Amino acid sequence: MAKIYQKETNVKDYSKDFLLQFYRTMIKIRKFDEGLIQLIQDGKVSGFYHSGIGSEGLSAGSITHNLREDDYIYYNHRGCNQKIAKGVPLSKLYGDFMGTIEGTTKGLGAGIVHSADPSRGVMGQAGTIGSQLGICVGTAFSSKFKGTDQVTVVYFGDGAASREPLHGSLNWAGLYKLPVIYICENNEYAISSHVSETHSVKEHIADWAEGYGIPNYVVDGNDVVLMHEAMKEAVERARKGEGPTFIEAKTFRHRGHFEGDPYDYVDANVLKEWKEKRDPIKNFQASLLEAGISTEDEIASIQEQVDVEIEKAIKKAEDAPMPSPERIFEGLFA
Ligand SMILES: Cc1ncc(C[n+]2csc(CCOP(=O)(O)OP(=O)(O)O)c2C)c(N)n1
Repeated sequence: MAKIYQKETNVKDYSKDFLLQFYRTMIKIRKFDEGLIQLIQDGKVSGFYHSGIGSEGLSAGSITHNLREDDYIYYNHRGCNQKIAKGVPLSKLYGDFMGTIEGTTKGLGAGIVHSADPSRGVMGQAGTIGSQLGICVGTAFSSKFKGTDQVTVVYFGDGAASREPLHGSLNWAGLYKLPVIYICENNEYAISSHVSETHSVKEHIADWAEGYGIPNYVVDGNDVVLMHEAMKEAVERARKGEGPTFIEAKTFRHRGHFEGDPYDYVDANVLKEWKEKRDPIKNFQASLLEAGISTEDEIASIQEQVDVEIEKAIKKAEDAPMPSPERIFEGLFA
């Protein structure tokens, strides 16, 4: 049975700068998301958007301070959070949604699952959920083969975990002791299906990793410091050649599956509890203030700086032109 990752953490054990980097990343993620929702509501962005609001701690905790630029990540369809934490410029992400040449694909593919930024180790995604679980063993295998200490991190939801690619991936990674870290973002729902209706597990999704001989934990993904600690151990193991780790990070989405989903299948009290008592940003901010690490003014100033950054990023993406028609076959190999 998977272990619940427990460790006494105290914000006073870290430097102020270290902690504020978590805070800034989480604020950036949330404000990016809010900015995008506004663009959707203003009719400037079309197509599906799956908001990551509520799960910022999981991405900041796993990536900030743990991953290097040359480490690989495979994000999921709620994964702007992960791309931002990995350092993809906000204007490029907005550009991908607006379809302008400012985007990572330079206007050739828009939206959440079609951006990639290999120069920052962001290897992309695919339209079918869970398909990144197959691809990730490729980059992990290449690091092992070349003898580098790069790690590959793959993010996927509880719904994606119920698909078969997970098992093929765990088998291969376990067998070859590949430097992959599996992060199952368990927000309890796959569209409107609750995890209890779709998974044949003893208790936790992470229990499956046990059968493949892969160390595994269940962690509170909304506790950014705890997530950081769990991930730190996994990254150290992977860099030393000790193989994969499976982390099931518990979280909850504040919004529906996609923008426009009425989100009426979740008990209103449960949602209220996650928003009010288990919000990763609210709780971290409270602990910074309570421990005297930061002041209200400092917090407000970070938020204002990020607001300016978001405004500039949207303008840059919006001002860029659409791609020219002759580029339509660029990058098409089939
Ligand atoms: C193979 C496949 N089946 C169905 C879909 C449609 N689909 C997109 S997201 C999603 C739910 C995914 O749930 P989960 O993995 O838990 O992630 P969450 O949306 O909760 O973050 C589904 C069924 C798809 N993209 N690919």
